[in-house]
Amino acid sequence: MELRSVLFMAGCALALAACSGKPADSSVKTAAAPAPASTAALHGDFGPPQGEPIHAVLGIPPNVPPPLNRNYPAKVIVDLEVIEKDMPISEGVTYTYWTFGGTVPGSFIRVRQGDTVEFHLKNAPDSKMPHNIDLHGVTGPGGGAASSFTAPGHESQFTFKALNAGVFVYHCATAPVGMHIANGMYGLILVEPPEGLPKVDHEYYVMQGDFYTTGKYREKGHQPFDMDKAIDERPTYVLFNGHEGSITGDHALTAKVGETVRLFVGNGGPNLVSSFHVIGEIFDKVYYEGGKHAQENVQTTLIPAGGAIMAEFHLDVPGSYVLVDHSILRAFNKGAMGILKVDGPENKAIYSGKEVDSVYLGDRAEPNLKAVAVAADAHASGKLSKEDQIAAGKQLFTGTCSVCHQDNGQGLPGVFPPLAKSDYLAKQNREHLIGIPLHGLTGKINVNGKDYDSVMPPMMQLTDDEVANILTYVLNSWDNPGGQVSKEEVAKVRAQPAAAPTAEH
Ligand code: HEC
Ligand SMILES: [Cu+2]
Repeated sequence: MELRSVLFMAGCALALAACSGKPADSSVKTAAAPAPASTAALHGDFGPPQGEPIHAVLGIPPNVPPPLNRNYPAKVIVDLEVIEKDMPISEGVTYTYWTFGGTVPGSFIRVRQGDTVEFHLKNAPDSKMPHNIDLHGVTGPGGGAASSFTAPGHESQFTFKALNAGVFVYHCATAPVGMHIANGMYGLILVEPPEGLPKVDHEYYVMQGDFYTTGKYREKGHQPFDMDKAIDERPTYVLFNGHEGSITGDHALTAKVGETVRLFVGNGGPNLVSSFHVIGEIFDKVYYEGGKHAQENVQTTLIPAGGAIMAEFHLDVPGSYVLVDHSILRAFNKGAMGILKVDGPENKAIYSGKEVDSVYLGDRAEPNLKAVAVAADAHASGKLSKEDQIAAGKQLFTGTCSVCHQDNGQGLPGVFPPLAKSDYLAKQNREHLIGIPLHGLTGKINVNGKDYDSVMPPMMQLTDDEVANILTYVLNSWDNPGGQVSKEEVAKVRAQPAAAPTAEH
């Protein structure tokens, strides 16, 4: 008992010293060394809350609430409402999400070590399910789950003291737990150390999650949750911030050359571990596992399901930096991609190369894929026009076909045949033409008087309507003969064995 109280006193002294107005360092690289570890610093009970209760400012992803700049423990009231709602998961695809605060991930919560948190969890009246919350930053059985079970239209309340500093995942823990998490029920809570975090120019909030739909990746329309795929850990989507395009194009994260950035990156799972990487950047510091220690000069960091990290870096060169899960098919074929867009002057001494193009960004090189969603809506309401298909096909062509056939359809002489004014393309029957993207193409062909004997790989990842839109775009571009390909036609050809090409000369 005596030893405990001595340690406790020491903790107060240390905390006060740490908060005695020493200005936060403005540079990540030269941040002051952390205070020496002590039991008090690890277990931050700095006594009863002081001052008036404070209502927590919540961060809507990708934004983080501002630093607290507070040097005493307070009572902090957190109000969070569970909302079940349909939102787009990709262009033209909707999904029924269960959310903390209406977004995936849920609202970002920021408190100070030693704070007493009074948590109010509401469940919206139109919810169909009961929900609760398990915060990994809570010391106590279930992390709050048992105390926060909340039926639709009800509210529950519990209180905890934030004893440990760090960045922690919270999630719903109502049965079936995997389904609640798969539907988007996770977020982050940051418990700032008493002295706060070093000052940076930008803080952003990103969270990875895996999603399981009955349809294929980017299959249009409303897609229900697929429990079998979830149990088998075969996600249809792996996403940052809950939907494709949440942090690309118009929604990209932004910064300027010379600035510092801190990313709070969590992984909601439910199943996958993330190999988080930013293409073209090296993290100056990663607080791995969301804890107290930092590793320096990191390329890729592991984020377990139900875990989080803090990554800090500074920006030397302008351009697009691509956030990915470096389990790379998840990035290029399941959606796990985001962009940090950095503006500012070139620095040729550090990097002389060119900006990343569609090779890395794929169709995400487009500012948005709105035309794809418009075409999907038009198809659903039976009003799909050729123009809708051409517009959608143009966006999808970028990064899919343009990698080889080039944006202008000219191909590369002797390597990739042109699609522009291609006599080969013009004389194919429908089945064979549709079969080219579905089954690929090999063997000797002649296009506009030149021989090609190469291999085009099958693009079986594309959905029927994507193939239909791309081919309609190709047929109506670059002096090709025109025409329209429907999703239904593609489905028919997909079901058949590969058709023979029209006779060659
Ligand atoms: C990895 C490179 C690559 C990609 C990506 C690619 N192709 Fe091809 N494509 C080829 C090659 C190589 C050939 C010639 C194959 C041969 O020699 O038999 C070809 C041939 C063709 C042809 C017939 C020849 C012509 O020029 O008219 C068409 C049509 C075609 N591709 C359409 C597409 C479409 C549509 C896409 C996107 C869905 C696409 N390709 C993606 C490499 C590619
Ligand atoms: Cu839930």
